Amino acid sequence: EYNIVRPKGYTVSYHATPEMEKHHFGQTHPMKPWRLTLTKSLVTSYGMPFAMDNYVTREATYEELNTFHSSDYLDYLITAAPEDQPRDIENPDKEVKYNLGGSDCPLFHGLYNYCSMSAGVSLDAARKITSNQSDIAIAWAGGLHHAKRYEASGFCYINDIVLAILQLLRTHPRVLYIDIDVHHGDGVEEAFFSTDRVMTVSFHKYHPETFFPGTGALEDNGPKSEHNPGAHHAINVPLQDGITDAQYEWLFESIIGAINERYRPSVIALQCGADSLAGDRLGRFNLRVEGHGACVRYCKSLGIPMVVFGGGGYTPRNVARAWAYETSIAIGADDRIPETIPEHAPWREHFIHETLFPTLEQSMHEPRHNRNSEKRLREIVTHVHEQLRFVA
Ligand code: TV1
Ligand code: CA
Ligand code: ZN
Repeated sequence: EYNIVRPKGYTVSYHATPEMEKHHFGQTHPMKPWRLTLTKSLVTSYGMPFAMDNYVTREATYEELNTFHSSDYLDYLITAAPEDQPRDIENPDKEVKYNLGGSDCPLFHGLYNYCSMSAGVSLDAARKITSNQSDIAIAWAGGLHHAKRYEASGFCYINDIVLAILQLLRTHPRVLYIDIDVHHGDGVEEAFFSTDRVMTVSFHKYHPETFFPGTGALEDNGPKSEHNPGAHHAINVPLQDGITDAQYEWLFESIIGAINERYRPSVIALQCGADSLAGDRLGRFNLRVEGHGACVRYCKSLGIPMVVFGGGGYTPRNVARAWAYETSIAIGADDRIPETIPEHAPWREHFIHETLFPTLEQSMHEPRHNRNSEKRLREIVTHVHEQLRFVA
C-alpha cells in the first residue's frame, strides 16, 4: 500500500522469532526483549515484509553454541535457574565465575531458550549469506557483543555475532565487523584478536572510569606481537557525550571508506545497537534515526553482502523506529516510506510525536552538550589511517 516492492535481483532476508521476545530480564532491567516485537510490528505496518524473505528461526543447538563458548559455561547456563540466585549451594563460586546472577546478567526463567534463540537468528542470517541466498540478512534479535567464551557480560550471555562471523569465515576470506552500539564491542574484538581474517571496528562512548565496559581506547589495535597476524586489525573510535549526526556520518564514512579500500572485506557484519540514539535510557549521544541509518546506507553502498544485527537500545520506541527505518534502507524503500507512523500501526500510542524521525528536542528534554571537538575527531581519523598502513 506504500508502494513497497521487492527489489529486483536483490534479496533481503528478515530473521526473527516471536518466542524470544516474550522473555523478561526483570521489572527494572533496561533490556526489554519486547522491543523486537515493537520493531516487527512497525516493519509490518509499513508493508515491508512483502519486499523480503521472512524466516522464523529455531533455537541454536548446543553444538553450535559450543563453536565459541566453553562446555562448562554452556552446561551451567542450561541448568542455571532463577532459584539459584544469588548462589548455588553445591558450587558457591559458579555465578561469580561466569558473571551470572548479578544485576546486569540475571538468571531468569527461560534464559537458555532466550540465548539459543538469539544465536539461532544470527546463525540463520549468516547462513543465508554463505549460501548466497541473501544480499542482506537482518538479525535484530542478535548483536550481543559483550559475551565471552566462558563468561556473561553486560546483558549478553551468548555472543551470537562471534558465532555468525565463524559461519561467514567458512566461505569468506575477510570479514569486516562494524559496531555502532554506544558501548565498546569488546567480546567480538577479543574473540578475533589473533586473526587477520576479521577486522573489528567499534564506535563507542569511551570513559574508562564511568562508562561500561571501559575498554576500546584509540591506541588499542590488538595485541602488538610480531607473530600475531591479528595485530592492527582492531580499530577503536572512542567518542564523548553528545556527538551529532553530521560528525558521526563524517567519521563513519572517512573510517569505513578507508578500511574498505585497504582491507577489501568480502562481507560485512554490522552491529546496529540503537543505544547510540539521542534519548536512549543508557546512551549519551545526540544521533537521530537518520544519522544512525546513514551508517547502514553507507555500508550497503559498498556493494558487498552484509549481516545486520541489533544490539543495545533501551528506549523501545526509538529502537523500533531505527530498526524499521534501517530495514527500509536494506530493501531500498527508505525514499518511499512515509515519515508519519501508519494510522493502523499497533501500539501507535507508544510513538509519541507520531513520526519516524523525532527531532532532538522531541527525543529528549535538553540535547546533551557536545563534548567532541572537530580537532579530536580529525586526530582519530588520522590515527586510523596510520593503523591501516600496517594492514597488508
Ligand atoms: C537491573 C536493573 C540492571 C536496572 C543495569 C547500565 C541494571 C544497568 C539497571 C546498567 C542500569 C550497565 C555496568 C557496573 C559493571 C556495571 C546489548 C561494575 C540504569 C549490548 C551493557 C551495560 C550494555 C552494562 C549492553 C552496564 C549493550 N549500564 N539499570 N548496567 N559494574 N554495567 O556499568 O552494549 O548495549 O542502568
Ligand atoms: Ca560500539
Ligand atoms: Zn550498548
